[in-house]
Amino acid sequence: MATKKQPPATGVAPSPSHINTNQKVEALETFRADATNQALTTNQGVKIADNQNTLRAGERGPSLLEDFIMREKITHFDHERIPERIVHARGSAAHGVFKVYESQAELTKAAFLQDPSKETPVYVRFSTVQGSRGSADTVRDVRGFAVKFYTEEGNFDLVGNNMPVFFIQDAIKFPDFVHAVKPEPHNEMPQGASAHDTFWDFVSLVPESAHMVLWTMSDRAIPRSLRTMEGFGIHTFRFVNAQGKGRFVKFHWRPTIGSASLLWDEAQKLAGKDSDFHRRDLWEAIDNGDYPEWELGVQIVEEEDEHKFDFDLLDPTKIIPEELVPLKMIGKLTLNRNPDNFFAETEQVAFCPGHIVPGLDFTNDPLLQGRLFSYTDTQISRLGGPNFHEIPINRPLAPLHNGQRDAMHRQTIDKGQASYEPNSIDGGWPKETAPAAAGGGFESYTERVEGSKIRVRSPSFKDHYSQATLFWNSMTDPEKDHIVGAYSFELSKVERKPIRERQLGILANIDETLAARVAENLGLPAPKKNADADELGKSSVTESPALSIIAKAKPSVKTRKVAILAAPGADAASIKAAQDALKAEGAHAKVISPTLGSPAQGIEADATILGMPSIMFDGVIVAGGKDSAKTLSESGDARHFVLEAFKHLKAIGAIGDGEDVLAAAHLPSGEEGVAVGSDAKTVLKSFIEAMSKHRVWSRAQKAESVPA
Ligand code: HDD
Repeated sequence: MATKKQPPATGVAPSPSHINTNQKVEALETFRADATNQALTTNQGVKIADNQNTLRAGERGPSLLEDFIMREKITHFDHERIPERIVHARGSAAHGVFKVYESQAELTKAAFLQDPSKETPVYVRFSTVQGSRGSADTVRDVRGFAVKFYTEEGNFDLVGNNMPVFFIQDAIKFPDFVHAVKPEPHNEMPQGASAHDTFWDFVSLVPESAHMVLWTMSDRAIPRSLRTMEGFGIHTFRFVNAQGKGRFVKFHWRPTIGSASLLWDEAQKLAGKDSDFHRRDLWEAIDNGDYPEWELGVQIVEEEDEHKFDFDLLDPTKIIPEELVPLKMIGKLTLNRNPDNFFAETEQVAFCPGHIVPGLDFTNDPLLQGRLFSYTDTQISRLGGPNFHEIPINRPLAPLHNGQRDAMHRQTIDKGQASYEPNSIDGGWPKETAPAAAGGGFESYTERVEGSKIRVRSPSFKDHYSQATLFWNSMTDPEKDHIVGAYSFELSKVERKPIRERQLGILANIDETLAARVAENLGLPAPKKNADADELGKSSVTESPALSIIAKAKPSVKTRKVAILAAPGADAASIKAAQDALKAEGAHAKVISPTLGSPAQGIEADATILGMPSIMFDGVIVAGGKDSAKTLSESGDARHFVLEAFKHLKAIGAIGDGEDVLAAAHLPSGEEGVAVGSDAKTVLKSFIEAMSKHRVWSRAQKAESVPA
């Protein structure tokens, strides 16, 4: 009889004290297949001599069932698709690392937040919510911002969005909300868009959505890039330190290059001209070594302060204004590696808000509580059973041992006879780790709970409008204009007038001017605030500049993209000068020409005017050179290129004869953010300064007269 392991006197084997990125790379290495120099084989490892022809009876005869090679190949192909995510189906992801700035031991005992010399590997997936897997990137929508930390104590998933609040307060309403926003059931239209009757029907009947809908009608819903988005954990979570003291915490991600958004006209056009716009941008940035970075910020609330706010910390439709609780930056996330295989990594990654580690805990936010159930459940149908944690991208780096056995697609070959606990047959292993001193296991935070078993919404969740008003009041003028434009666009697509009218009523409760401006565009009377509505509430903070993207923008051109427009006969010196000046500032230039080929000595065009229109760039420079300027001036596409950049409030530069192209396009002259002249250096300096502000907002009114 085989000898059995004897249990050691006390405790359990410790977790590895330090996990780093290399370990995640190595862990994935076991599963990575590189076919270089390898023969083509079947799934059974049999080499395939002919991959062109099915086995058949005679040259022109029928195919034979016997052909196991053809049958295996076609069978596998027939089953290639798995169900797409019910929401957040369209996504892009990357590997990276997280590092804490200094020990957060006072706040939390989470091991990955203790040591600034440690790197914790992460996998981050960004997504849109409504559209299907093949839908366009730049639609108006919330963006998912899901981070999987492979910590030494197990995986922690922070499954957030790029907006700090949510549409509903209770998870039981999630299927209703999703059914309303998704394409309508009778005709499966529209794709990846909220501009339709069922969405506005639902949100106009559910005033708790007012705050979040306002965020989705703002510039936040059309980010310039995934790299320029903020991220939020949304719910109030709990930090717990080694002494067992708990504190409330809200998580924020802030991009180090600052936030920026598209304009609606750009977003719509990009959806057609490059439906992978965000995915491509993320991929190329990582490929270029422009590693996207976010700081992790926390807002901490002491337990005794739980009830000192004019909103409930458990209500996911509320923010904690930074004026009340400032953000403390505690670490940095850097994305530095593109995945090797979209399906194996990005499609199969399985996030769950219930994946937490010691030092963190949940609160009773009813939306969060429901999420704790939904995600694991959805993975079971999406990934084919309860063993999805064994898929390489989902495996924790921390060792895992338990009595869970079998089920579809089991990979682990568990040794031993006892798959139960306690046992004496396998020496009692694996063992639980309580008390904490014995091994640092997860222990739920002790929270006193009492009450009757009831289905009710707490009265402290009643105020549905005051923070929406705070958001509206915190916007700059261009941002307010965009919000008015977005509501007007969306509601104009709603076929049923009573739905439009009902939504205007909600807008009036947020702000009467907002309602009046949208009402005018819809040809409807402007409603008044319902002063008796008991959902009105009052916010102690009336303005929060941190909510505006424009108000807190940091001037920079780093990683921005510039088109240098040039046709044959262009002045090579002006192109080189532009390329060098932009490179020195960390921006990227592409030479865009009517055709591929060489527009100037030693210069190759990177793309054509039609292949990469100006909507794909942050600024446009027209190169010098008489012949080039003549060709571009005579080209409708080239004139449209600069006019469109003007309309989209972008910085424009023209060196020497390049100015003729602006004149041919009838660009208003002497405009802010349009730099012209024969001295390339001077033009480039003003161009870069204008582009560092991202857009020339002062031009907005004039740009309206330029055709789209
Ligand atoms: Fe959710 C996916 C974010 C509420 C149920 N959700 C999903 C993803 C993100 C979020 C980022 C994609 C993860 C990935 O990249 O794979 N969801 C949120 C946020 C919410 C939220 C920030 C509110 C604060 N979600 C929410 C509720 C429920 C769900 C209330 C159900 C009761 N969410 C799901 C899901 C998904 C999902 C159906 C679809 C695919 C998946 O989980 O893995 O279970």
